[in-house]
Amino acid sequence: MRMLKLQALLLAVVIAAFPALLPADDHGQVVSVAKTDFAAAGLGRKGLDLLMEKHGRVYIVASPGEMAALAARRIAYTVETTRFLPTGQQGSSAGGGINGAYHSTLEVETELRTLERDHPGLAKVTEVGESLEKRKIYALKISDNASQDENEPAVLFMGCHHAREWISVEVPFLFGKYLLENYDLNQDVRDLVDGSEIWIVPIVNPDGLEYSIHVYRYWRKNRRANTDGTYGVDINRNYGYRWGYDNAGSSGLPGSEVYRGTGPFSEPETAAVRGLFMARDFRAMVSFHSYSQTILFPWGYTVDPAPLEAELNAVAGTMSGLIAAVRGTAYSYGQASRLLYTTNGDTADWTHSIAGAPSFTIELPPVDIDHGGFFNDEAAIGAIFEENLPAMLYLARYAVDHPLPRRKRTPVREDRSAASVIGSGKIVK
Ligand code: 0X9
Ligand code: CA
Ligand code: ZN
Repeated sequence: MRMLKLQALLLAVVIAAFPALLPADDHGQVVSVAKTDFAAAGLGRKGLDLLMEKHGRVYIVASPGEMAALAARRIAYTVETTRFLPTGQQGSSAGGGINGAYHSTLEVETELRTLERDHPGLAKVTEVGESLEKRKIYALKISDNASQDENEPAVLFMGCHHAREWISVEVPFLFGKYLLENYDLNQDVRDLVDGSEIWIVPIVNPDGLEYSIHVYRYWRKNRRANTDGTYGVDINRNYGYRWGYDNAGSSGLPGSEVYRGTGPFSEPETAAVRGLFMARDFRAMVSFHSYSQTILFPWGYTVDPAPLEAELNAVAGTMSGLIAAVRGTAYSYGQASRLLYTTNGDTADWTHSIAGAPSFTIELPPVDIDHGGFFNDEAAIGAIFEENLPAMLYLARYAVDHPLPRRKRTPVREDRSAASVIGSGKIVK
């Protein structure tokens, strides 16, 4: 159903009410809906960009079209965007630039090259792929004799699958910097680095990140121009294990914030990660996201437990304990589908499907939207990294000490069967 007029009218109302908030595009707003209305209208979670539930209200990032659909169904909603303005990110600030102390794609590239220059032999910057808009996707490899292929056990830490989750760039980047700067000072760091390869990909989705910095802060997906005029594939729904398994864990609708794309690894960003992961002996993976302070492990696509559930749970529990020990921050942990919601085509399910590699999605602070949602004050970046550091070191050590249960390095399965369900499920809008 087309609702262009209503959409335009609604947008006009929103603009009139919040002129300072007007996004550069016809993007949405954070809106809340009473949970009872939400449920009664059968909105579920499908296709909507659900932020959280709190005090009987459901918060979503609603596009103008979605707001129009709510209005058409006479579902009252409140525009809440003003409550979630970024802190420390307007105008110039300590770190310079409109993103303050956070790193843009270019800023990360510059810093990685500086690390490589300052730590020759230990740090090697490689291009693992190129985004749709032809930005390089960089990996920093940290190892003794980093530019040689010694085929040591490898661990992968990634950030920024989702554009607006800026803190997820900083934590893996700072981890790489920490390892390099402490190699000469700390025997444990030296032992770890000498006996492994630590791979850091701080920005998997550079196009999305730039769009979030320069155009629309709430952008989530990559910048794929879809055939229906919408933009973006959720690259955390585009990996190849049980891709498109159902329409609850991802969407076949291009305009959805959880659009899975046209096929497994259809996006260059996920293909880049696949290429890297398959080329080395990766024994563990962390993909940082935000927000909610949770450590999630596979499976995400089903509530059935993964075969290695007990081990995943134990490792996640240890990481949670290590994080809490730093300054008391509580990160809950559990199976992704149970603790949060089901997803299909996510990163951790795919990397775990490769020989059982322990794989985690860590949702960084804050704990909920009332504590800032996607916006962590830049002054908090250092503390968020520091509380995660012992858990990252522990996982890297663990990975080195535990060869994978199955040595097989080929994907267990890249599931294309679900292609047939695209568009066949229930649709929210
Ligand atoms: O939905 C996601 O991709 C992740 N959450 S986020 O708010 N950062 O977008 C969670 C993925 C973890 N997997 C599952 N929950 N199944
Ligand atoms: Ca080495
Ligand atoms: Zn995310």
